[in-house]
Amino acid sequence: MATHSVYIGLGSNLAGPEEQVQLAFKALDALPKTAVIQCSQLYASKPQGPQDQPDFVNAVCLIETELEPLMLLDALQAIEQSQGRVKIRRWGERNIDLDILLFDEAVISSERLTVPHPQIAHRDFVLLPLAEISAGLLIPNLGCVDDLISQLDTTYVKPWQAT
Ligand code: ROI
Repeated sequence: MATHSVYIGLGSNLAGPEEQVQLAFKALDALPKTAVIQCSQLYASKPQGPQDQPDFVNAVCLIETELEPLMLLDALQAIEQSQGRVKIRRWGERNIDLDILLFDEAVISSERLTVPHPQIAHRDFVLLPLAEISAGLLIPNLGCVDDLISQLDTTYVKPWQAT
């Protein structure tokens, strides 16, 4: 079976966000035919979307998996459910959000899944951790991660520090 390199974005702003992200790293590594290869540090970020919600903890990890895109999407949604994710409102708070950012060099546009992630170029909280683990990474149709970062105001994202 072919092995795929996939970048996953993680975000949480409820129910102990840093624990939620650490739990999700472990859950990803426990998926069948899947291994977590590299994790970024955790970042604290101001919410994009409604401002009346807690700050987020964000991170990115690189996995290697034999799962195909929709199988992986199902697996990520199952992890979200197992960590108690419930929909509160659009662009609102959540226990854990797991997004497929990049899947090899694939460009996917289907009903359930768009890759590269459609908002990737606008999300400082995704691009900073992505560049940390893969400086110079090329994002299909969008270019180099570092060039995308240089076009954003990145002052809303900081390395997360335990308080
Ligand atoms: N904002 C931040 N800072 N981090 C996120 O992970 C995040 N996720 C989202 C919305 C609500 C759009 N905003 C976010 O889905």
